[in-house]
Amino acid sequence: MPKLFIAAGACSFGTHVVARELQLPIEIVKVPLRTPDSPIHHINPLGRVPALQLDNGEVITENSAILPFLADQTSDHQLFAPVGSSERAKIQSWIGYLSSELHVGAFRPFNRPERYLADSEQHPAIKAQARTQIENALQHLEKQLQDGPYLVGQRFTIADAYLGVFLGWISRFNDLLSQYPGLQRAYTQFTQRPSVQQSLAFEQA
Ligand SMILES: N[C@@H](CCC(=O)N[C@@H](CS)C(=O)NCC(=O)O)C(=O)O
Repeated sequence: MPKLFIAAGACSFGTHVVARELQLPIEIVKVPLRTPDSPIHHINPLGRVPALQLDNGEVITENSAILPFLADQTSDHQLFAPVGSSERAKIQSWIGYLSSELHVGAFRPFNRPERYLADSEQHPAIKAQARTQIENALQHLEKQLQDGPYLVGQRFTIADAYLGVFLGWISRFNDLLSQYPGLQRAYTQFTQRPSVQQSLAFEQA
């Protein structure tokens, strides 16, 4: 059985939710991060989650690859869209935006300023600028979510599963999410999904 390597509360949460949402026959393997003895180092040389190991031993990394790959395991495009459709391109566009602009462009310097400058005296300035980048992204996302809880069309897709990761992180910032009614609504609906509740329970156990 393929194995999906995830870590509690990490950006792998969206892939975890998609695997459960589609009831795919995949073993979810929870690993610790940032410890040299974590099994993830034998799977992904970067030591990062998510990583999907197939039955033949091949490993797929990066949310932007794993999310579509999981969705393509079903034939009915339940969480994605047909090849060549503009809907599919829009879903991929949001995944690209979340992965590059919000995760690596904003959350990473906010959470790990030491990866940008070793001098700890500079870290508050890096975090402050990163916080501005996070809020810029929230404003952009809010515009998209004004008319409904989903990023593309009228249904939950892999882009929304991935967005849920970041809404979860943002929900821990004091009162920030409540300033964005569209995002707040999307997060409320996300957390009500059985797949999300099952994934949370598994990760927190
Ligand atoms: N670009 C990667 C980023 C993956 C990533 O940064 N994962 C974090 C968890 S949110 C991680 O495993 N960090 C451990 C480390 O960097 O040592 C993706 O989207 O899959």
